[in-house]
Amino acid sequence: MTPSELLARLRSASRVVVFTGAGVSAESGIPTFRDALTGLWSKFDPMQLATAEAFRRDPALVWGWYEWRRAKVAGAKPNAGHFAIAKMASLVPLLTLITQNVDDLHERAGSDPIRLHGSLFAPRCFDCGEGHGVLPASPIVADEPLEPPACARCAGKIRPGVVWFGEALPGEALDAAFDAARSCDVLFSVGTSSVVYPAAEIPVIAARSGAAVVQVNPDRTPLDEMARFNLRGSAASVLPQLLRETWSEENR
Ligand code: BV8
Ligand code: ZN
Repeated sequence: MTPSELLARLRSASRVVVFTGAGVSAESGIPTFRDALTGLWSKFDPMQLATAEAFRRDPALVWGWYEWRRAKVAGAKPNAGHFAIAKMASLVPLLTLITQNVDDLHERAGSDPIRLHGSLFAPRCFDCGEGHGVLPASPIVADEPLEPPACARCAGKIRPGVVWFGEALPGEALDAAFDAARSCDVLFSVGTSSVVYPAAEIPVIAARSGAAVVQVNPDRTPLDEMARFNLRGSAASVLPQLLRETWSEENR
């Protein structure tokens, strides 16, 4: 049941931010970041694989991991949580979606997110930075090492178009995300463990600027203390129910 105070705040909100992490894609069958390591990857710590240093050391292992993840996303569909976020954008005056995810499920549900950590679908050359569009999806990728393709321009190695640990986030995206957090009435933090910085600052900035922070997560996270509302549950069940209770005809 959505708390009545939250219903009132949402109905009167003019600026809403939705900030998502891997948990919003969990019910589409995409392993979250912490458990993105099944099969071959269970031997590795994602913090070790998602780095430029790992790619330099073993490009086939890292490229294989990302191609396995890309194949999983290509075979998945947006879930009711993605669709509820896209729908909410038509129910409030201004909704800004900020995602840490590198899958394309928000876009496929009709949203246009600010992307903080890049995308599995924007590979580029590790050496000269040349973008390489969306490479044809590799054949069904087993979870095993795969040699990265060579850059057409400089013969360097193609890398995933994601932000690795130790790499800077895209400045424009981060500034836009911080601006939205500073000026919103309500911020939803959906499906993130709230431990990766600087992204994890976003809900904190919103709370400090007077917004009501709503956390949607089956588990506790470091954001629990700061969140005004902790909706314990999965994105695909909590968000559609919240929309029904807040904006359905009889509830307007
Ligand atoms: C930078 C792309 C500087 C790649 C990712 C010590 C202290 C503070 C910071 C640091 C530190 N040491 C190092 C740092 C910096 C570091 C960092 O924050 N480390 C942390 C881990 C301590 N940050 C960086 O390195 C960043 N860069 O600082 O650069 C700099 C500046 C200038 C010039 C040069 C350098 C870069 C960070 C970005 C890394 N890239 N992703 C890839 O995807 O492979 S981060 C990756 O983890 C994800 O993208 C995501 O952003 C992040 C966290 O994952 P979550 O999305 O939260 O997913 P997770 O699995 O953790 O949690 C899922 C949640 O969902 C859980 O809470 C679960 O309960 C919930 N859930 C599950 N099911 C559901 C659900 N919720 C709802 N519904 C469900 N059904
Ligand atoms: Zn190149």
